[in-house]
Amino acid sequence: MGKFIFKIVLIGDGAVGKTSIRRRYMGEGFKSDFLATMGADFAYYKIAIDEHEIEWQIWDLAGQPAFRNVMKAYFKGSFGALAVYDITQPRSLDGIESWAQEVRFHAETFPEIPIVLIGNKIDLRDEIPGSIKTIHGFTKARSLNAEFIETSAKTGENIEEAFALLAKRIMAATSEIRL
Ligand SMILES: Nc1nc2c(ncn2[C@@H]2O[C@H](COP(=O)(O)OP(=O)(O)OP(=O)(O)O)[C@@H](O)[C@H]2O)c(=O)[nH]1
Ligand SMILES: [Mg+2]
Repeated sequence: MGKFIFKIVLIGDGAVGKTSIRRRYMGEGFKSDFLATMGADFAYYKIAIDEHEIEWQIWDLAGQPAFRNVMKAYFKGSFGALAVYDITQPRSLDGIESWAQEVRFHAETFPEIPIVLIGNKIDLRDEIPGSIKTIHGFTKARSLNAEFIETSAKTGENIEEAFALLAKRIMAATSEIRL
């Protein structure tokens, strides 16, 4: 049992569902209209995971390319990242690689910060032909040495599980912290 404060970042291309995932996790429901994040939104959320008390400090970053250059300022000091793509937008999975590289380069905490790769919007899989298959997400996650999970911010499926996965990976990595 322990108390932990984890600064994390939500990364990934625009409109993949980062803000929706964060809102759903924090019990704020789901909105179908799209309001792009401008720069970054900060959120603070306390929750029990297993026997631990976790204080999340969540930087919910803008995915739009116009903000890309300022994003690295938010990466510094992060303990982990949720890297999100939209299963209905194959290009958003291609974009993950550079997000992951940048956040790991600028974090300056662990030698390789924990990342959970999230394939979001699985509620749309049956409706949208050409959606990214689960196996492709797994393959990408393996190449990034990341965990992998598929979610829906709309239905809430696997949202808590995604954060719990990240918490576990960060706790497992704390023995490697650079002092
Ligand atoms: N059907 C469905 N729609 C979703 C889901 N998650 C997000 N959306 C919708 O996708 C759009 C974009 O969601 P946001 O959460 O704002 O995306 P974002 O990644 O924060 O975008 P930026 O802030 O621009 O980087 C919104 O219209 C959401 O309602 C999901 O799981 N299922
Ligand atoms: Mg957003």
